[in-house]
Amino acid sequence: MQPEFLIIHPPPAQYVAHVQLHRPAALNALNLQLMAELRHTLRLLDADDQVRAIVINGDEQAFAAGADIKQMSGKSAIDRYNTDQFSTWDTIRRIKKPLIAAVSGFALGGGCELAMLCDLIVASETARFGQPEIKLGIMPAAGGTQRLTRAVGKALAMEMVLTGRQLSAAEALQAGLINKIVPVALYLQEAIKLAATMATMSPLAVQMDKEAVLKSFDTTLDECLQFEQKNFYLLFATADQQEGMQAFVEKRKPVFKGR
Ligand code: CO8
Repeated sequence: MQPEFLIIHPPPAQYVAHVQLHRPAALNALNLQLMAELRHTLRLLDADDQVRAIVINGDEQAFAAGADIKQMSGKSAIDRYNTDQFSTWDTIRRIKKPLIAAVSGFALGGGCELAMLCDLIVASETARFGQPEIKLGIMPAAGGTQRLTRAVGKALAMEMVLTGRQLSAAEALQAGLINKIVPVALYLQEAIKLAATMATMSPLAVQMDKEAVLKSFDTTLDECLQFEQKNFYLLFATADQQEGMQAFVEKRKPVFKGR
C-alpha cells in the first residue's frame, strides 16, 4: 500500500526511520485513512531489523490539528462504534521501538494525543499543545485525558481539557509534557539526533526499557517493579549485554547486534 497521507523518508541516520504526516491542506488532520497508513507503516518499521528508532513529524505549521472534524461531523454513536478507530491507536501503542514526535506548530486534539502516544517529544519554539475537544462538545478519546494527566498533573490537565487552553512550547516543557524545545529550523534534526543516539544502544535493551517505562502507567508500583526486574534478567540472556559490559571493561565502544 503506497501511503497517500504519509511521506516515508530515506533513513536520516543509521537505524533511524523518518515518517512524515502529510496532509498539509488540512493541517495534517488525522482522518481514518491517514491513521490506517500510519499503523501499517509503523508495523512494518517495527518488524524491520534495520530500524531501531522512529521519528514522526508533520510540517512546520502543524504536527496535526486533531482528528478530522469534517469526517466526524454528522456521524452517529453507532457509526463511530462500528468504525472502531481506536484499534489503530491500540496498535500504535504496542510498537516496540522508540517513537520520537518532532512537533512544530499545532498539536491539537488527536494531534496532541498522537504526540503523547510517542515516547519522547521534541518541539519547535512555535509548537502548541492542546485538547480543544471541549469546544466541539466532545472529549479527548485517544488517551488524552489519561496521558496528559499523567504527564502534566491533574491541575493543568483539568484546565486544558475543560477550557481547551493551549500550551506554548515553553509551558509544555515546564509542565513535563515534552523533552526539549529547539528553533524551528532544528526541531526535526534534533529529534533525529535523539533517535540516532538510541539507535546506537542495544535494540533489545531499548525495547525492554520502553516496555518497562510504559508499564508504569498501567499498573501498581509493585507489579511494575517485578516487570522491570524480569526484563532486566532477560537482558542477561542477550549477546548485546555481554558485548556492552565487555566493551566497558575493555574501554572501547560496544557494537550491538540486536541478539
Ligand atoms: N479537521 C479537519 N480539518 C481541519 C482540522 C481538523 N481537525 N483542523 C484544520 N482543518 C482544516 C480547516 O478546515 C482548513 O481547511 P479549508 O481551508 O478547507 O477550510 C485548513 O485545515 C486550515 O485550517 P484553518 O483555516 O482553520 O487554519 P487557521 O490557521 O486559521 O487555524 C487552527 C488553525 C486553530 C488549528 C484551526 O484549524 C482549528 O481550530 N482546527 C481544529 C482544531 C481542533 O479542534 N482539533 C480537535 C479535533 S477533535 C479531535 O481531535 C478528537 C480526538 C478524539 C479521538 C481521536 C481519534 C482519531
